[in-house]
Amino acid sequence: MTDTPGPDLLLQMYAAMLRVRRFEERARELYHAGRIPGFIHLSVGQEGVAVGACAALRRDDYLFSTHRGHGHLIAKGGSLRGLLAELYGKATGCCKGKGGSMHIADASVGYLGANGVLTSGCVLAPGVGLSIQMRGTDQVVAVLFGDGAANRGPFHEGVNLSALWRAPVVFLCENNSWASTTAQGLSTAGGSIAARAAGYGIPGVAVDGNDALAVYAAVAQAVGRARAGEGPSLIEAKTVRWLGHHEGDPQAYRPKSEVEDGRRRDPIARLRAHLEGSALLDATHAARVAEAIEAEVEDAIAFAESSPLPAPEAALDDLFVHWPWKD
Ligand SMILES: Cc1ncc(C[n+]2csc(CCOP(=O)(O)OP(=O)(O)O)c2C)c(N)n1
Repeated sequence: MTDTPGPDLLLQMYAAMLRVRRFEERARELYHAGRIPGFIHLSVGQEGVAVGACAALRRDDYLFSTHRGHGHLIAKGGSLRGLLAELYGKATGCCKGKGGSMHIADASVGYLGANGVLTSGCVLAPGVGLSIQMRGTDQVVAVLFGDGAANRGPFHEGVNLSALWRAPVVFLCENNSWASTTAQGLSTAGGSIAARAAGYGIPGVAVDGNDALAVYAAVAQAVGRARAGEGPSLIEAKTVRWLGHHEGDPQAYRPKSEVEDGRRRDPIARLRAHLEGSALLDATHAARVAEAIEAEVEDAIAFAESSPLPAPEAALDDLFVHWPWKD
């Protein structure tokens, strides 16, 4: 795998970022219209990380996500229908309506799950890495986590064990510089999360997460290393969360100028400028892509709206594993 995507992949990445953006914007509207229960954490502004990373992964590679995971699933190839129906709590959701926004998983695309418990993926990933080693495949497992999550113990446990085992894990910190209402400067010693890699003897690199191509290059390199049996890497992708921590958060703790500055570094506009500069996209083509994505999102909404809720008698289905050695 090279560190630069070819023309087809570049166009797919552009479409994927737009798909994430429009999905999240419409989910926000639907949430305020009372169509989606519970909490949702949106990733508008952070699309460059999800899409840059997943473009460097294969469909059969694995991904652990966070509580802010809709974009990660879309970038990994998950269906908008299954995702939105899941947010609605409908029986047609990819977890039959029992996961909701923070506990979605979709094994068909290697998406091993969003998680409401911060940093969980960091300690689950070494186990998946071990399973890959034992099965002798060349898959990798990538794990996304926030800057806040990087200050919890499981981050260190997971990186340590993965490094020790030379497990095929890519640790990818999606650093939007806020952990809910706490600024990174008030919570993070040492300043650099990437620099923590040195303590475990693995490569660590910081990239501009608003530049999907920079994320792609860093992840492609880490994936190459992992596939070659050289072990894990740590990447810190710096990005900007445009909206509140969760939908409905008025962001009173944060200067407005920060979000305005973030909007000027829009990852979608950035990739679009690159595509236009390379004569891979023009206004007509871009309008066609936008129109197709609009139709996909509206189709997912119609699907979720018209789907049934799970039947009460299905409440306990799929909750327990029946061990093969027992009836
Ligand atoms: C173990 C644990 N502690 C606290 C929380 C509450 N909580 C949810 S999101 C969040 C902030 C997370 O910040 P970060 O990891 O930077 O991710 P971001 O929200 O910025 O994407 C906190 C403290 C939680 N879900 N799990």
